[in-house]
Amino acid sequence: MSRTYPLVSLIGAPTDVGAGHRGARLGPEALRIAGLGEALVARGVDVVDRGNLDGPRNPWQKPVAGYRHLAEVVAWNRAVMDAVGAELRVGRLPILLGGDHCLGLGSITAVARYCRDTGKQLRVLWLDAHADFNTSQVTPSGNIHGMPVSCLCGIGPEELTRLGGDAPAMRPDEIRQIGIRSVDPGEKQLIQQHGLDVYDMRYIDEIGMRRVMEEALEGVDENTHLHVSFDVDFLDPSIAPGVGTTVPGGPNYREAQLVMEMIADSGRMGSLDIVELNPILDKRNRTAKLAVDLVESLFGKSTLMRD
Ligand code: 5AB
Ligand code: MN
Ligand code: MN
Ligand code: MN
Repeated sequence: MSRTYPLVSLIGAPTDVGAGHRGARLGPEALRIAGLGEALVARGVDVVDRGNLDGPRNPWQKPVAGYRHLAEVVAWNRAVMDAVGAELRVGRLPILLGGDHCLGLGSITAVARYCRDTGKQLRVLWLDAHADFNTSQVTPSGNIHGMPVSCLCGIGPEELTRLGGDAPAMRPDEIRQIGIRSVDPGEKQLIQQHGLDVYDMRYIDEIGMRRVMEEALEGVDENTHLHVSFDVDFLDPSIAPGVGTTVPGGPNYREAQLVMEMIADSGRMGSLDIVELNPILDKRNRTAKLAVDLVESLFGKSTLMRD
C-alpha cells in the first residue's frame, strides 16, 4: 500500500473564551502529552509543532447582548485564521489544537479563503454532539462555541461573519454535520430554514455509520479540500468524559473509528480541528489518548492492508 503522507503543522490555541466551562485552554498540552506528535511521526508523517498562539485571557464574564467575551473570541479567531492560512499557503496540513469550538470559525475561514484562492471545492465535516448554529437571539447560554457554524454561513455579528473579508466564509451546502443529538429550539428552526445537512444520531442508528459517511462524502473528488472539525463531545461520554458539554447517546468507539477510516480513505483531508477537549474534566488524560488514537486512523492507520 502506498500512501503519500502530507506535511503536518500543529497549532495550539489554548483558550476557552467561547465556552461555558473553563479547562479547554489546557487541550493543546493534553494532546501533546497524550503523544499526538509522536503518533503522527510513527505513521511516517512530517510533523512540525508551531507551539501555542497568544491571545487574551478568559475574563469569565456574563454575556453582553447575547454574546460572552465577543472581543476575546474575535482576537483568538483572528490569530487562528492567520496561523492556519499561513500553513495552507506553504502546502502543509494544519491541525488546530483547541481550545473551544469557537475557534472553528477562524480555522474554517482560513480554509475557505484558501479554497477560493486555489479554485478548490470546500467540504466541511462537522463531527459534534451539537449543531453550533445558534445566534445571539436564540442562544440559551451566550457561549460563542455554540455559534461558529451560523457565523461561518454569514449569520451573526459583523466582527465574526466578516473575519475573512466581505463575503461569508461558507455556504450551508458545503458542510455535513455528523453525530448531532443536542439542538436548542430556536437553533432547530434556523437549521431547517438554512437547509443544513445534519446526520443526527437517529439517522445514524437507522441507516448505520457506513452509509452516513458515504452520503457525507458524496461528491468529494480530487479537487476537494476536506476540512474535519472534530469536537470531542461527538463521542459517547462513556468513552470520552473529558469535555465540558457531554450528551449521552453518541457514536461508540467502533463507529468513531469507522468515521476516521473512511475520511482517511477519501485521501482528501486538508485540515483538521481537535476542539473542546477539557483535561480538567478528564480521567487520567483518557479522552486525549482516545483522540490521538482516532487521529491515527484519520491518517491511515488500519488493521490490515486494504488497498
Ligand atoms: B460545542 C448549547 N447549544 O449553545 C449552547 O461544544 C451548547 O462547541 C453548545 O458544540 C455546545 O450553549 C458548543 C447548549
Ligand atoms: Mn462544537
Ligand atoms: Mn459539541
Ligand atoms: Mn462543548
